[in-house]
Amino acid sequence: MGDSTKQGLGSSGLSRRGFIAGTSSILGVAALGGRAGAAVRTAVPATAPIGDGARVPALVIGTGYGGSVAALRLAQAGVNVHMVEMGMAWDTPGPDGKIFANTTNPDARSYWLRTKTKQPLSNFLGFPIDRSIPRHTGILDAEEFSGITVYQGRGVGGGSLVNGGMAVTPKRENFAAILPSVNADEMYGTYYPRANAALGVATIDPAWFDTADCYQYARVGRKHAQRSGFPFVFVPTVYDWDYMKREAAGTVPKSALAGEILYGNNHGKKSLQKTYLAQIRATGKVTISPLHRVTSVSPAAGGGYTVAIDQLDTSGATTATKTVTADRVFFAAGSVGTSKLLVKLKATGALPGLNGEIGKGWGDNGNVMCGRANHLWDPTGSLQASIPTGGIDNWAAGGAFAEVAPLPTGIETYASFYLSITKNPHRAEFSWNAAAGRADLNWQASWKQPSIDMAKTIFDKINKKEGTIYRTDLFGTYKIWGDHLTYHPLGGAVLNKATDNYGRLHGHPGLYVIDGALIPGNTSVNPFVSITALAERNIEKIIATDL
Ligand code: FAE
Repeated sequence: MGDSTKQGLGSSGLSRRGFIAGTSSILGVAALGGRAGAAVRTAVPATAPIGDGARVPALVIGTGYGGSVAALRLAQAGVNVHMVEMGMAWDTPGPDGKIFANTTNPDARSYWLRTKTKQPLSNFLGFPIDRSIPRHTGILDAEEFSGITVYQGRGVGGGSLVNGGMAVTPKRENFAAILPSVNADEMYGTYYPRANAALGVATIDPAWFDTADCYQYARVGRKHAQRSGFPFVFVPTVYDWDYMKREAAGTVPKSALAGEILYGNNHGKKSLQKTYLAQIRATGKVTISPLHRVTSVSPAAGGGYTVAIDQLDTSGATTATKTVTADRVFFAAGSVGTSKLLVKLKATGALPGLNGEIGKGWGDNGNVMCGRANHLWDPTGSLQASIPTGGIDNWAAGGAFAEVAPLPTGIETYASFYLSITKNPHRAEFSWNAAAGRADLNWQASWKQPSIDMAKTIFDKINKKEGTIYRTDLFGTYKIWGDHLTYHPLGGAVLNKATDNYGRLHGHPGLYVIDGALIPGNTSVNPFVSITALAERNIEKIIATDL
């Protein structure tokens, strides 16, 4: 698979790369790794708070994958774009010289408006590991709905700031089940290659994998998978593998090898800040308002849309309320953010033309976590790279793909840890709760059971073969399954249902959905490459026909 950097992103100069099949994702755990060095300011596009009363040709809500694709391609087509992002810019080092906090030492930067951390692995050896932190507009939002906690990135770069960088193109045979109305030939011939190139996707050098101390945990995972007859596949990522080799050699500041991940990577990971957003900056046609949250969109008297925006300070308080007008509005606030906005705007009559599919088709991508306790002769290593590189594929036979994830505690744990993506059939719906003034999601905790059953098709067999047991100390006391969360929210404004086949919202010309809300609940793999590729497909059509 290709190497990491150098992706031409000019509108006509996209390198066409072979699509990458495989699978996986990331974990989340407190680490005790080494110290990262000083970070440099990143080159995100110009940030300037939008003025009250401004008029813009195109307004993009959110700066994650969908929003970045839309803004870049619109700018390259000559359109001035304003991006509105509720999170911070993440372009300036803190007092410790680093932009992002380490997982070992969560601080104010780590969580979105919480006074206590909410780590995905809440316990270790049965003991709770969450701790008090100052309330701040930090980078990771653990948003709680009934029955599920949905983790999301907050800031310029969206989920790319906090995710594990697993960059996976679904197998083509699974694609029709995901998005049946989309031409797979076009996706696999043009848009997946375009997305992979622009994101800088690359796979680990297998020879290095076989020898690197920091991937002993993954080699143990491979050995156990293969001894039970399961295929182990390498997973492409957006980590700069040359950089990781230099981390291992001790010649550069450590990031993946210092356990950096959930609260941002100071080095090595090619977040959107280093890819799409850097390209956006080069166009000079895009401005971003960080710490601005869109609260309403409604038809404007003279055409276009009136967009209401709250400006926030870093305590989360509203310091100004602005009203701007946009000819076109792109909803790219993520599956949850876009769905919450749209159900409110439909229910309150702000956008009366939206159809009955708004808020529907939401799923958790079948996420479920677990750990296994290995024998003393199977150590997984005290140094573990925070970027997963491979997984166990039992999708066709058992409905599960299990990423072999790190547990970078800095000590030998003899534990193998996994995040499984499963074929969970349950779909939830967002609805507007007028009395409470918020959007609710009707997910039920028991809906994770099919995911557990599918994950067990892999791990029961491995445990039997290896004579091992599940860990019961990572998600509580005597609790095997991490079944309370998702990293991969998808759906809520599904393509070809709430929108037309290119993301145009029904009933309101000039309004578009261009993020994970379009994908109906599951991608069979980690979602961001699919979100990016679908956005590339849709924005190309929208620019060609609507502008
Ligand atoms: P997203 O990236 O979430 O961007 C939405 C943006 O909109 C955010 O920056 C929000 O702050 C902002 N926003 C929301 N509401 C508003 C509003 N009202 N006004 C203004 N701004 C707003 O959306 N995926 C993978 O493929 N591989 C992985 O390894 C992986 N690991 C993950 C690990 C973690 C811990 C998490 C949380 C996610 C992971 N994901 C992974 C999921 C991936 O990051 C996610 O699918 C994408 O980021 C979703 O992209 P969107 O463009 O839909």
